[in-house]
Amino acid sequence: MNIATPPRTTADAFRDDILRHLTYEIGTDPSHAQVQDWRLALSFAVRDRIVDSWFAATRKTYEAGAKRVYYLSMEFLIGRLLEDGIVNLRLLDEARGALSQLGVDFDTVLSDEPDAALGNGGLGRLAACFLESLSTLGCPAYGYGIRYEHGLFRQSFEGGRQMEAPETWLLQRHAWEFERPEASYPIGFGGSVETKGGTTVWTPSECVFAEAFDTPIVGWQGRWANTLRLWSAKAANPFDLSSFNRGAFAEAAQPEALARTISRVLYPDDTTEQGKELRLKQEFFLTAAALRDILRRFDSEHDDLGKLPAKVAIQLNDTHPAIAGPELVRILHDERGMSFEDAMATATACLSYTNHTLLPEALESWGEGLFGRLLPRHLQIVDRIDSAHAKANPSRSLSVRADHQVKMGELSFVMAHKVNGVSALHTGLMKETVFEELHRLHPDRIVNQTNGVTPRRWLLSCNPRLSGLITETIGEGWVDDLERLKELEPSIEDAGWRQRYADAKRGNKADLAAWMAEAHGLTVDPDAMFDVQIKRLHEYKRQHLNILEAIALWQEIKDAPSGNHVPRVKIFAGKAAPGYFFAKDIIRLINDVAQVINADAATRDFFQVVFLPNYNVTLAERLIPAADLSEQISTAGKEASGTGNMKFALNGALTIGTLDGANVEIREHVGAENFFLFGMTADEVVARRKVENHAAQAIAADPRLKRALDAIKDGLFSPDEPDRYVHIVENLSGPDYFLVSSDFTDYWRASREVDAAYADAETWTRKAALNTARSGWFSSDRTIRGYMSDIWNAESLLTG
Ligand code: OX2
Ligand code: PLP
Repeated sequence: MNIATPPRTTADAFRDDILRHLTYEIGTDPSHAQVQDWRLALSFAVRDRIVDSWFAATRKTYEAGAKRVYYLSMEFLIGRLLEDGIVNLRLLDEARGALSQLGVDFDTVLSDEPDAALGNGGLGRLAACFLESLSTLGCPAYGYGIRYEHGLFRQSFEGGRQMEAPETWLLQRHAWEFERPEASYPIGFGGSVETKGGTTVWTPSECVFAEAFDTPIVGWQGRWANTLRLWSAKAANPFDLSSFNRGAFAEAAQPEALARTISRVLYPDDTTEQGKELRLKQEFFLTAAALRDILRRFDSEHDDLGKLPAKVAIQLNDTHPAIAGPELVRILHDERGMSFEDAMATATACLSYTNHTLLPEALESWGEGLFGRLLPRHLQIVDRIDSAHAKANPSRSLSVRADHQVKMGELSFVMAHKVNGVSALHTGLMKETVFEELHRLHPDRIVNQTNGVTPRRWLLSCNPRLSGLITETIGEGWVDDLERLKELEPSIEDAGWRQRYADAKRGNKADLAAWMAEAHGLTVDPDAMFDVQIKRLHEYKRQHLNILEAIALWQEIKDAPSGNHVPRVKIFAGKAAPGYFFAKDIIRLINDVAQVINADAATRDFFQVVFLPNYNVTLAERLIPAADLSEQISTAGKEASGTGNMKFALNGALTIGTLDGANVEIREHVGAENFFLFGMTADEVVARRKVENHAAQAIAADPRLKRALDAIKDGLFSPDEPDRYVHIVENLSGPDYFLVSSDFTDYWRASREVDAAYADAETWTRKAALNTARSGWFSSDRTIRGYMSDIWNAESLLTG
């Protein structure tokens, strides 16, 4: 069953392929080719080398009659694919050599690729890491998503304020996809439901086509490739000729424009769902197209629908594709004639659901008016599912339908055979809070699968200095067996080796400093501690706690400028949802504070604050290898897992963090002595909220906190508009739901411990290296193996 590693290529063969693509595919003479042309030609040459193993994987899956995994997700934050492909195919030297023969700069070509931002943050990036691990492990799988014309908005700052511009990744040809006009399905909305002769028929009033675009996702060493299939919306009746002939040109183009709206933009909101019709349409569009495709593939191999659960595992990435439950029941029952009970049991055996957040505002629900108008038959089926569940569980008090809403979390739970959380803490909290009653009724359903990250992108490719040292020390087996990083531990005792580890970090920091100077005109000292908080802006992630500490630190240094201060650069990056005004004000505050602090000649040598615009995968790949300190400071109980935290630890940044999400497990793995812990636990957070005036008490007890808040309130950072941030100060002094004030004092203490540790370079490097050596468990290969055995019952088709 082994699929051989594809044959190695040579730089000469590669060069010829690039020239062939440039000439015959792109139609450009090499003497006139621009960077973009070279990039496309190189991408096609790389893609050619993926296609063979892609086809072989598909053939092998059919031959073996194997079970396939289908990962349904509204988001895939895949980022750039060229370097990833080259690294996984192990063609780095050949590709570099070929381009150099052609007189073209390799790095310039790589950085010309747009960053495919078809996701908001952690949830979408996790889906991308999973696809890569599924291919590395040789598990037959498809990712199903939407081919948004515009991904997550492009962020810039004007006067410190976040500006949003549409993201245009498809402006140039997307090198990696294959259009599949033959794989196209009609998707209906609205209309009416009739029951005739015992069968129920839904006749939609509106129809769009979902057309497939396939991107192969290649695993390590090119031994296997799976498919990311993204759906694009097309009008069923694209052009109204009679309007055109009347001269009504805009009207004639309307059907096409309306249909395309469905795949036009990614909703730019990380957690809260906009209760918009378009969002529900997007969710149904993705899900219905995916199910049609899954059943077409199943029907081509099997004629007994009873086998569906043995051949098909469907993972719902959060509740966004939760309509898969009722839609699969509808197809099996209404269209295929299965009894309702069997249809429900079959669907449940195929489906499983991952919960990614407990934030109440993120638990999706739809008004029954909207739901019933768009999906009238599905509303009936939801009610039948609900009554069947109630009948089987007479003691239950909740239901999928309540307060004239359809609750997608409950629906997903009821229609899944397994429900998983994304870290041990989060899974425990799921059992105690949102799904408390459902867990009691179905005690075996909830399982944990702690998140992971792919080591190919997040160490091998993004940090060549460190990965080179690792491979030199322990060989390259770690790349697909990350726990082998443990074998580094004996070397960490060697001072010479530690120096090489420190040199790798220093080199990455120097590169980042040079890039910041060139791209943003910033001057930072690579010997200062790089203290990094990069993630979506959210009150629960507490970027405002970090900036308060920055203000207090600056004030302290100002008080004693000749003191013995540890030089630090605080680096922020992250986008706020366009409608989340408080988060946008935090961005502006950080930028305002940065301006004042960076202009202060008395403190500049010790402390700087930088907010880099437009956080995306590519920027993460630049920042994480250069970080000394990783800020993971969410209010305990609120960050389901985090995945950025794992990437930092793997790349040798030490964490300052709360006992939240996967921080808990990171600390267990790397050792408490190599992690800077602070703050209240999830239980203490709940208790603290009940204390009257908790924020005021915390402020009264800590003069540093009071002074920092006063500086903001007095307009020190916004002299042109002194009241600009009064509402933030009032929030942190009053309700302070996320307990910024109550956690400040302990955060300050831990930050000073960080300073002391950083001042001792030997000790710091040892701790950093131990973080790398002990982070192997956080590979997404481990996570995917867990899903395969505990949830999907799926097998790898790679051996040896
Ligand atoms: C995120 C969670 O906030 C984050 O904690 C987690 O690491 C990530 O998902 C992957 O599991 N939208 N984004 C998330 O949840 C939702 C909903
Ligand atoms: N956004 C991007 C571009 C990322 O690369 C990551 C993770 O590395 C995230 C968001 C998630 O970050 P966090 O886990 O810190 O929320």
